[in-house]
Amino acid sequence: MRVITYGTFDLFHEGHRRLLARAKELGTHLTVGVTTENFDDARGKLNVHQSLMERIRNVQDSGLADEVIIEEYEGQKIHDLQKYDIDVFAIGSDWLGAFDYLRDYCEVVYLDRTKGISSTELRAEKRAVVRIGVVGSGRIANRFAAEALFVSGIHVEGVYSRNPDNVRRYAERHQLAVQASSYSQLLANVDAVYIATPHETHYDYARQALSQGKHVLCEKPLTLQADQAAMLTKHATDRGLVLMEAIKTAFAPGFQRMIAVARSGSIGDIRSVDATFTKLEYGDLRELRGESGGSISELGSYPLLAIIKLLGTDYLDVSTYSTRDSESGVDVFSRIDLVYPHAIASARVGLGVKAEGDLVVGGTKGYLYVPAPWWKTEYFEARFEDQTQNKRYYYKFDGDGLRYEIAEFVSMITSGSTETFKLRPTESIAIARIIENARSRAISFG
Ligand code: C2G
Repeated sequence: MRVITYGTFDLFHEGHRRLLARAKELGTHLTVGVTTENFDDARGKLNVHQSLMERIRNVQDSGLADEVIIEEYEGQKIHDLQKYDIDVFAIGSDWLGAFDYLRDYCEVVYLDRTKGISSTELRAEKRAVVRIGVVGSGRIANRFAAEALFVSGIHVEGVYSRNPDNVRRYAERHQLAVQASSYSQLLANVDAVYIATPHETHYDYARQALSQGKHVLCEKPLTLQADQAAMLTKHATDRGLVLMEAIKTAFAPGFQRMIAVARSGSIGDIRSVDATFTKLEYGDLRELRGESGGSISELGSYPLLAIIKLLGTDYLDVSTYSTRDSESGVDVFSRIDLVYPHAIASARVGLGVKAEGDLVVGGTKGYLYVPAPWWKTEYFEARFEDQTQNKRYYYKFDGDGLRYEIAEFVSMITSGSTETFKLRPTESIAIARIIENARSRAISFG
């Protein structure tokens, strides 16, 4: 029986070794396909550290492969199965269902993924995998675990949430080693945490993690009070730890290029920024309840990110107009206006309201237009009065985009840097300050 399996095999670890060992047991001859840089790029796998040669050597050194081939294009698996006369295709269970289409050619086996990764060696000369724990088990936490599979160098080790049933369900669904019954138990098993809990709980979870020497990736808004964001930043900096606010847009390749194009003067001096983000559906209605609910706290981070990245943090004034839900009293549609010395910006956010979700950056020579959903920036245009000068820009935005922020977080940890230009701590604090101001001083209707 001839068996085949594929993978990137970056920073070769116990999970990879066990996968190969079990694949080999399924037959008498094991072929291992190792992905090329180009193929990983095309399939949206990020943060691969080692070269193709090093990764091939990893597989050879395991002594488990009878033959190593390279995988360089989409659809190659079908060719390989026939070319190498394969009987069994084996792959880890994180891919469950994804390769059922190969059943027309051979047997397809999904092998249980190795849950825990023991090594915590993070020294530059011996890079290892960052073990991360997820705090919270809701929608965004689920998307995080799925997207983390596309980032090399990180392993979701466990989960903690206040409800034990949710912890169990989440850990089973994502095949995690640690189902933590307390937050400290989670912290004891990881190098970093991803905080995806209700906004008002971010500060305490982040603070506790930092004080135990763990890096923190925290959902937006980092905090609802600017002084708390500043305190967390100081804790992280004092300890040499990474504290990153998870505003996914900030890390998307297209968004970064849009900022660079705008700031490089191609549309002249920036005079206006208008950004809108509205959402009709909001899961369990949590967003519409309680102290921390409402469109500003829920969605404000995105348009404010665009404004801050384009115009900076030295605004002169903020004014906010909101309509409120008559039952819950939270803001459901809001406009936050910021005045800068030479520009005016407007952020519009809505829950249960729909408006065109685009971003327009007006300049003295032309403007940039980013169509909805601009926060998943894939495409934008520079437009001028002389239309022959118009230019279109296209970028990749794989999955739902969380992988870009995860990749940035991991690479900061492994490189030992505590600040990224893509979203600086001072910018997160400024966003928290505007959100705090907007929520407390909005002129309200309804
Ligand atoms: N794996 C595992 N346990 C882990 C980590 C990985 O069993 N803790 C398995 C994966 O399920 C996969 C193999 O090890 O079967 C290689 O993993 P990666 O190097 O992450 O490669 P991957 O992105 O899964 O490539 O064509 C490429 C393949 O589709 C899969």
